[in-house]
Amino acid sequence: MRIHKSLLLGGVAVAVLMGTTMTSQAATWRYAFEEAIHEVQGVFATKFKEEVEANSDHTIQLFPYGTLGESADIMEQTQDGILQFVDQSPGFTGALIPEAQVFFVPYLLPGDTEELNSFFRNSVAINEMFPELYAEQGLELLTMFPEGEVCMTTKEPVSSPADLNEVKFRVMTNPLLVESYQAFGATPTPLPWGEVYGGLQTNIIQGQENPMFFIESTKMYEVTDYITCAGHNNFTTAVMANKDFFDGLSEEDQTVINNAIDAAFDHILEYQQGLHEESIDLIMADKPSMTLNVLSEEEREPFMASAAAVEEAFIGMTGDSGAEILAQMKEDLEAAAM
Ligand code: 6CS
Repeated sequence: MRIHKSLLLGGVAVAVLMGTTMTSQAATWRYAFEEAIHEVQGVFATKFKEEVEANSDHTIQLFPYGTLGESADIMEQTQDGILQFVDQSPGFTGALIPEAQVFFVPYLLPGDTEELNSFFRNSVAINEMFPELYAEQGLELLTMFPEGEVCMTTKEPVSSPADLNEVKFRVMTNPLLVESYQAFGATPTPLPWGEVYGGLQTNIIQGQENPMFFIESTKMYEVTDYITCAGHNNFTTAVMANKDFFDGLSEEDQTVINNAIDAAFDHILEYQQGLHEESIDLIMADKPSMTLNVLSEEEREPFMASAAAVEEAFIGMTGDSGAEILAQMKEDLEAAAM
C-alpha cells in the first residue's frame, strides 16, 4: 500500500512538471491552413478540431491564413515541428514535392462532381503513392480534397488563349503552373497569396485563377472585371501532420486523428454542394457589372490542346516517379468514371 502511494505521488510530480494531469496525456496540437476560418480549408479544420476534441482529451489550436505567415511559412513550421498539422495545397507543395504538380495538368481532373469526389475518396495515387513522397519530406499525408472548379478573373474578356497574350497572370509558386499558363498564352507570374489583391489593384498583374468561393470571399472581383470558366481544373488541397509527431503518437491517438480526418472529408464535400453557384450569386449581387463567361466546348478546345505539352513538361520535371503517379492517376480517374 505504501509503495503504491509513493509511486502515485511520484507520478503526480512528473505529471505536474510536464503540465499534464495524471489521468490524461492531454496535449494542444497546432494546425495552420492557407485560408480564413469561414473558407473551405477553415471549415475542414473546424470540423477536424471538433472531432478530435469530442473523441480525446486533446485540444486543437487553429491558425488561419495570415496568423503565422504565408503558405511556405506554415509548411516550414510544420517540417520543423513547431506546428503539428498543416493544410498546404499542391500549388505550393509542388516546389518541395515535384510530383504534387500533377494536379496542374489541365483537364486531368473531371468536371463532374460525383466522379471527382469518388476519385479523391478512392485514388491509389493519393492514398498509397503520395504518402511515401510526403514522408520523404517529414510529412504524414492525411488527406487530399477538392475545393472547387478553378476560374480565371481578368481585367479584359477571355475566350481564347490569344486573349491571354501579354496578360501577367498570377499563379501559385510551382513550375508546372508556370508551364500551364505559358501554354495558355499568358505571362505567368508566381506570387504568394498575400500579394495578389494588391498586384491586381496596381496592375502589376492582370489576372489570377481560383475557385469561385475564394474569388467571392477574398473579393477578387473588386479588382477584376471578367470571370472565365474554362473547366481546366479543380483546386486540390492537402492536409498533413509532422511525421515524427504522428509516428510518436499512440495507436489510439492516430486513430482519433484518422477518424477526424475522415469525418472532416465527408463534411467538406457536403459543405461544398452548391457553393460555386451561391458564390456567383453573391458576386453578381455585389458587382452587377461583373461578366461571367463559361466557355463553350468549342472555345475550350484550344485550352485543352495545351494539356499534352504540360503533361510532357511534368514528366520532364519528375522522371519515372512522376510518370508512375500520372499513370496511376489516370487509372484511378477511369475507375471513378465507371
Ligand atoms: O491562390 C491561392 O494562393 C490560394 N487559393 C486557395 C483557394 N486557397 C489557398 C491558396 O493560398
